[in-house]
Amino acid sequence: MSDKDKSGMETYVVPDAPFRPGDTADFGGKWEEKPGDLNRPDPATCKTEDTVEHANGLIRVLNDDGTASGEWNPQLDANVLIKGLEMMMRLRIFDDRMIKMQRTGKLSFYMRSFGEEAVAIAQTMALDDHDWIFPSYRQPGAQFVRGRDMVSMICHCIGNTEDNIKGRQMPVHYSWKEGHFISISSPVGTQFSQAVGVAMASAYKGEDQATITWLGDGTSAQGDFHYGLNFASVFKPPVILNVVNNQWAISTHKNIATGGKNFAARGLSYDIPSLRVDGNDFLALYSVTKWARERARAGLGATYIEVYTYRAGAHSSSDDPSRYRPGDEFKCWPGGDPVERLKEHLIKIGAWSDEKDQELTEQIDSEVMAAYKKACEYGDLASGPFPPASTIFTEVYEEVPWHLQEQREELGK
Ligand SMILES: Cc1ncc(C[n+]2csc(CCOP(=O)(O)OP(=O)(O)O)c2C)c(N)n1
Ligand SMILES: [Mg+2]
Repeated sequence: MSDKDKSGMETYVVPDAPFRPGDTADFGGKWEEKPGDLNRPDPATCKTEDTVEHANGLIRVLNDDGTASGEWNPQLDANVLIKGLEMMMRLRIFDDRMIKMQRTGKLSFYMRSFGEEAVAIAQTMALDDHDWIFPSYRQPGAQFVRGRDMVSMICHCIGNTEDNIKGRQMPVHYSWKEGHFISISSPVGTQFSQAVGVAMASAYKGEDQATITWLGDGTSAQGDFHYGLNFASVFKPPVILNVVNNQWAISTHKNIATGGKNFAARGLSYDIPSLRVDGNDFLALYSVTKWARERARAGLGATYIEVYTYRAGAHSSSDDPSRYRPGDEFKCWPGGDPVERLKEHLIKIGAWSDEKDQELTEQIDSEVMAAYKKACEYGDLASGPFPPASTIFTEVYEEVPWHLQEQREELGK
């Protein structure tokens, strides 16, 4: 964007958010793009040029009235959808409990997936169980899909004596070897190149193992994003590269990171089939990921996806969004609440009811409460116990280097 200054010279304008505190947020009502607008190309023959419209449009399956339609409808069994709904509800209730723990000093820091629950859950459900997951801190939901024990997740967030990574990471920066869930990196974006590298290794070894990775709109302005796309374009490994455009990078609006029409269209210039999907539509997310997985299985290489969503809550427990955006912005989001939308769909097809929903909410509530109490038995931030100091020196090197050995002896542990 450019403008002229008083002398008539071109000056640069820093892109800004459409709404700031005090403004009335207005995204223009429901999406203009409708399910059925876009075809589902054959994944086995699809070329980048066949996805130009998909990169510039929005793939949807759920209509505004809760029905499902169009070629992208994955035609899932109601039981699979109920499972997806249950996991999204579990994640939301889990997140709320963790925030309460943070506010009462039982853990130091937390990040919710509020408003984006469908992303990791629907996309991981569409994968094979042994596929690699290279997440950001906004995809802990993938662990629910792979069956991680909730007590273990809470112990990690606290960093207590049962933390599987012994306090070596920030809270929410999970690492879970058994679930093929790779450790989350605090410097954002590193996972893109790592995911592409692992996918290249799978292809080289001739294994049918795909890799999925996600980074945010803000993070896509970093070099890591382009390194990943470049290698994916050249070597065509079985990788699914997602940019989760949740409109915000802490307090910086996506407008300052886009640098083009949208995030999805960037993939076209790397000659990678590129899709833009409604990230609050569980069925559409599942469907595009299944499509990308089929391409990976057929040896056709990478798929690049912009997941169009909205970060409903604060960036983290350290953030106060009322300082930089209107408080009711999420309520105006045309994509709606992903949990409510799937629930509405299930009710519409006669597979769910408000009573069942209430029952399940109560069941998950007590499950989360029991897990929280159990985890606190192993220690919390306020009162310990903590992992012994000696663990600073263990499990990183197979053979401890002399200088670390010396430091350990100095500590007397
Ligand atoms: C390399 C690096 N720069 C800055 C930060 C600080 N930081 C953490 S998250 C974040 C915003 C990321 O926004 P986005 O990529 O849109 O992801 P979102 O939080 O919206 O999911 C920033 C700037 C960091 N962790 N690493
Ligand atoms: Mg973001």
